[in-house]
Amino acid sequence: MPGTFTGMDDDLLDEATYDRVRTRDWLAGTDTQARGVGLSRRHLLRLAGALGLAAALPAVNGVSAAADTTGPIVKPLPPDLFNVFGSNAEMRWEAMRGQGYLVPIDRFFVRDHTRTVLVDAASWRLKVFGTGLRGAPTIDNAVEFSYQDLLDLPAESITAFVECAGNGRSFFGTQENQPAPGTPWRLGGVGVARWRGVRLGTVLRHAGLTDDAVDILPQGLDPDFVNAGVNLGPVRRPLPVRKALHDTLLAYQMNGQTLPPDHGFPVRLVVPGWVGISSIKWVGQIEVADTPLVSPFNTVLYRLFGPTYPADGTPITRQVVKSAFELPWNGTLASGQEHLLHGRSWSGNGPIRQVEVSTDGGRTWRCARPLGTTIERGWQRWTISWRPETPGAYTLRARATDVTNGTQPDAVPFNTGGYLFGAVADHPVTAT
Ligand SMILES: Nc1nc2c(c(=O)[nH]1)N[C@H]1C(S)=C(S)[C@@H](COP(=O)(O)O)O[C@H]1N2
Ligand SMILES: [Mo]
Repeated sequence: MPGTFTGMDDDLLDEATYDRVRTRDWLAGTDTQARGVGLSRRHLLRLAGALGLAAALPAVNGVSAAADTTGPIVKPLPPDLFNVFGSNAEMRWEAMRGQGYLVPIDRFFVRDHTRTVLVDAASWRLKVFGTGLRGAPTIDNAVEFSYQDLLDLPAESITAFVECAGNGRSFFGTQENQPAPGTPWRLGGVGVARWRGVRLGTVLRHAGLTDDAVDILPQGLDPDFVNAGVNLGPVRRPLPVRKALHDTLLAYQMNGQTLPPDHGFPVRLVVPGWVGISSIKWVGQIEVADTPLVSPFNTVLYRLFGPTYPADGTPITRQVVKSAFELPWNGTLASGQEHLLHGRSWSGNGPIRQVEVSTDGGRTWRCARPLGTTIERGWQRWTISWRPETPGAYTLRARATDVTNGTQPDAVPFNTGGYLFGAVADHPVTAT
């Protein structure tokens, strides 16, 4: 029975016994417990190899070891669509020129802490457990949902952006002279898609959600994240039950297609308006607790630390207001001609009310013309015409204001993680 934690009577202080027992546990499917005692799948794979067990390795909750033989990201990353930083691929904004409201999958940004994992939907199970449920306090007696179970529940579609909390991070260095470590995104760590799936609330209720439930902790099936030599464990980040019930989706489709591996197949969370790390991919389990939950992904990472923040940091939830031009960085345009510039603005607070554009580095501003409708959890497309009279270097700026009057300042206070750069970004172009 997978629920039992074997080896309690073995002498676990002896390393060889410990390794053997834990490998047996893992092969028996008690990997979660194995993780709990600090053994990563990678470690176990190595161990199993040493013990000559490799041929017998089953997939753990559907994750196949074969994923280890590919690059970190599965889909093609052509240089005209992406800037690649290791396991992260940033969309080039010029790739949105001429596109519709949604970002097609072939150019949607990817942010993997380690790598994309390949999950076999047939053997995968979503395990829901915790003190906030009726009768499933631990993972051993979790309520399990198969892929088909989820497909059979009432489906819903939402259009929403997913944006990395670090989107815009490079501007802390280039505009504020205070570079922050981490992936140096410009503005392409964001994308809007049409997500289809089952409301997380529906799944939680089927699992026996009680009125006492406070927080949930969804966890990915990708490898443990090791940061500065410290193993932070699986990618997981708590979310209040309130947000989970409000508008969070457990998505299995993206833009009408089966969710691709890089974006979380078989299912991912989509937590509208919140920082991208909330939208956990390759979800394998969800803890539901009657007490607040934490993980290093909200206590150490994805938290604001810096001179203007309290010593224990400020947790981050919603994304800030941002704007981007659908133009190449350092691109060229012909002088003496009228150009119709296109761009998009978005905010974690709700719809965008107004977008202003400056083509003279911020001296004068004009209102952009909205294109199409505003979608609550998506972005606002806009256009503005511009005629650069003389050849030379220009700085384009776009500044949006949302329905809460949230807007884009000229600068934002530094934080050590380089998160939530919501100031106006200087977009350099050259008129020839
Ligand atoms: N399991 C898991 N979920 C994850 C991540 C991850 O590395 N592992 N990255 C998060 C981060 S930081 C972001 S910004 C989004 C990116 O989603 P995308 O790759 O589909 O664009 O996924 C989030 N969900
Ligand atoms: Mo992110």
